Amino acid sequence: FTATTLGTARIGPHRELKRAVEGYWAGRVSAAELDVVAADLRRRSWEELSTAGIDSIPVNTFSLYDQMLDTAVMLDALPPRVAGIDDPLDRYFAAARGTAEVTPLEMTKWFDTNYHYLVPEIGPDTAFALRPDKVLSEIAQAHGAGITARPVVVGPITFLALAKAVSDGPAPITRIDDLLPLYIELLDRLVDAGVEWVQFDEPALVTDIVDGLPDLAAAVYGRLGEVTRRPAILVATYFGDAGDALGALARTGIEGIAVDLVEGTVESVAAVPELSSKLLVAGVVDGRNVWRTDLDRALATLGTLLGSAGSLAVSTSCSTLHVPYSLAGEDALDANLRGWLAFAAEKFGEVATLSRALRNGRDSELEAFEVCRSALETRQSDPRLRDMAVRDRLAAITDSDVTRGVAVERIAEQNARLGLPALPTTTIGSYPQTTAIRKARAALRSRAIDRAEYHRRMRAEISEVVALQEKIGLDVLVHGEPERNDMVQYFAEQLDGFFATANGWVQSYGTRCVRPPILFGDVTRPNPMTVDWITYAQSLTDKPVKGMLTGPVTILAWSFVRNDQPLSTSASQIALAIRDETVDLERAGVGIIQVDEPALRELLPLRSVDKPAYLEWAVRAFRLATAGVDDSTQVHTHLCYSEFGEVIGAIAALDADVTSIEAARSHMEVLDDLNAVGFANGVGPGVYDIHSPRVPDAEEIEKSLAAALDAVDAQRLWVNPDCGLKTRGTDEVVASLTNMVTAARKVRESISATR
Ligand code: THG
Ligand code: ZN
Repeated sequence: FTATTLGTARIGPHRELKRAVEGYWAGRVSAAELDVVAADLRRRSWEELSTAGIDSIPVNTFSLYDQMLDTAVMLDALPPRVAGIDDPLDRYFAAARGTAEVTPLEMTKWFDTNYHYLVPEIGPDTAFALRPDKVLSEIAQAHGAGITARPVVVGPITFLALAKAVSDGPAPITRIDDLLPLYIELLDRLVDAGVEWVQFDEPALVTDIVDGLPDLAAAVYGRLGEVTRRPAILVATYFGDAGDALGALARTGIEGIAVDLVEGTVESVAAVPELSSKLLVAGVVDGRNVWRTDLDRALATLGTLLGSAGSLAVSTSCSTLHVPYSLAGEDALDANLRGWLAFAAEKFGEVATLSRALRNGRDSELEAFEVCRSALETRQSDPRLRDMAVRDRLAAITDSDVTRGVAVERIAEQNARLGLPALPTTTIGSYPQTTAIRKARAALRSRAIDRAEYHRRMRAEISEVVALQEKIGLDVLVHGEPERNDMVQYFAEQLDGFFATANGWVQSYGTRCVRPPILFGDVTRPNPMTVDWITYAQSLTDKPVKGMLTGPVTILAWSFVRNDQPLSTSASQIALAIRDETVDLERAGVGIIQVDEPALRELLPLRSVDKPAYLEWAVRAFRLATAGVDDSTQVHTHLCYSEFGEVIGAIAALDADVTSIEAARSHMEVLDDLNAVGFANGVGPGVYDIHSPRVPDAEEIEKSLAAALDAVDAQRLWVNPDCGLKTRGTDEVVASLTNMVTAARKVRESISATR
């Protein structure tokens, strides 16, 4: 074949699958109706690819929830706790989201994308067996529709490398030899089904998450390559260079290898002479960012590869799962901007164009190349991409701009200013997004109410949340963030250099989607973004109200980013905008400002060698955002998720005065870890888990605080839940926070009694 994509999105161009699956969960949609929606989405997707000129169509990249979960089902490797659920569909969803009786699989990020997969649990007793029903039925559907289907299956190495050991059992990858017979059986079944090519996804090969990946690749694909009755095998690597694993794969008997030439390099391919007998699937069209491909450059890249490969097919660099469906309907974009972009539908067109140009010459596709060239010219010359004021300001930044006074002296000044009790109680920032809030937002969008009315309603929400916190007896209050739907979207909408899409939905996990803003130009802050809301909240109370901002790394991590400058430059520009906001808040009398970086760990590079450089610029961006205020202004930060391991040193280096972190589920171990890297500032280890509807009682929180006091001095300890409260119900929040305040007061008394 000559033109393909490694996979496609499945949530539906208008999130049809989300609606159907959530309808099934709610009992409004039957299993049969869900099936119809799913089959229809697959068919439409294949037809779209086919019409665009794609000649090998990936199937089985569809999923009702997640492809790793699908693979666990295919290998009969769901955890025993769901085995009692008879209905396969209900068992599947139970593994995905839990039920009243069973906890779901854990969820974590799919490499360095914003997609989250379900983590299979593999123990020494997991009895693998092949259950290929899903993949076979999708192949049958495709063949029935006259489609040349290339089934896509997560490969055995990636499946195990991303799985989790059961309790303290051996690493799942030690089970690799038990999986191979199943994959061999699968190959046999695929021949029966009339399949010519199968794709095994092995993105783990571009990482070093397990040792000896090149040797594993050689062994696993050496073995699969020797199977006589099988379709041709394509191993797909993506999200980076496969390094030594590429040569290892090329020396096996498999027929094709897909390489990512957006995140990876042509040099890595040229270094492997054995590719000269393989089909090289060249990922020159970026599958995970939104920019139009430079067709001339891509064609030149393809040209240099002609000599290295046996044959060449053009592809997206990875599945287009990670980008929106189509630019159709994005009518609010200005014409220039629109011309710079390619969502999934446009990318399929680019792949086909490149493939034809490669075979028939560039002149056969002259018009497409001309349109591309002129669009890219408008991008290069657009003044919004180069704001000299921002660039000059950044060039003049010195170490003193990212350094605050000595921490202990800052704290002394802040204590004198704020007059807080020991073990101050607070919350992370958001309060429940009530129906009234959602209604107001919808009414504003449909123009049923104007901005002024919307503001009145948000102020009413703020005043309720402030009153509620005073009643509960919290020490440091927040305004509750009713005006923010998604915090990154909220800030991106107010910063120049970003724009929002109308329908640019991307699956985040399961049925949940995000609409990431697109960072296209230099970033500036035309107006203060939060000052009115915070000062209004402060006007209602004598207690301090925290200013609430999102940090530069998180804004970047949850946006589509520029591909024409280093991430670190974009981070610094956003940092300057946040810095200006902190200074405005301070000037307005706000004494505590929280700058959240929940995504600090998310942008961590896949290879260990690249990690220190990332952490250095990420930390510097946070410090640039926060070091503009006086030492008497207290800077807080919040980080989500408890697996800090590799970033613990960076958390300390942020040098926030107070850091709140998720710890309820990790039993405060994180405090010892922070001590070990010399962190000595304030810390608020979450004392209860907001991800569960359970209301913790006061004794339980007291115990949690006592455990925390074993690791840190009372002077450093803050008392807070482990994350924002926006997804919880108000009753639950009131009950939990009341118990939290009771517990803090008790522990406070016991300390002064013993001191
Ligand atoms: N914002 C953005 N990206 C994120 C997160 C975020 N990526 C990582 C993490 N948080 C993902 N978590 C979620 C949690 C909930 C939802 C999506 C991602 C969610 N989405 C709504 C849905 O699909 O129904 C749509 C929300 C909307 O209307 O905007 O519930 O916090 N940018
Ligand atoms: Zn959080």
